[in-house]
Amino acid sequence: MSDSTSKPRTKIRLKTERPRLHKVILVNDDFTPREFVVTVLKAEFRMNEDQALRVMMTAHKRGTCVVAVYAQDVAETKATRGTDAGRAKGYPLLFTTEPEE
Ligand code: TYC
Repeated sequence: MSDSTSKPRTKIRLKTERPRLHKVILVNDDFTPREFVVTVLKAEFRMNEDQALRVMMTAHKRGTCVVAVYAQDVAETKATRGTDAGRAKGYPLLFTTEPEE
């Protein structure tokens, strides 16, 4: 017998909620050269020299700096690509992500 009486499994959302944005965070370390951090910020986050310098120096002085906010998948991809760029050169450069409040 066919299962024509089973309940639909998909919930219908009545409100359209926007997906939460996620922050990409640059984490300071003692080994990655400053110019390299700036190069990665420019390449991966479309920043100009000034913006990249400012973000790098903020992380350098305070420990972390929010780089930008994106949809979760974009944030995670960019964080991974930035971290991988450092790893490819043997640097411990780290980008993390977290949901925005
Ligand atoms: N602290 C590093 C240095 O003095 C530079 C640096 C800045 C590294 C920011 C990582 O997220 C970072 N060479």
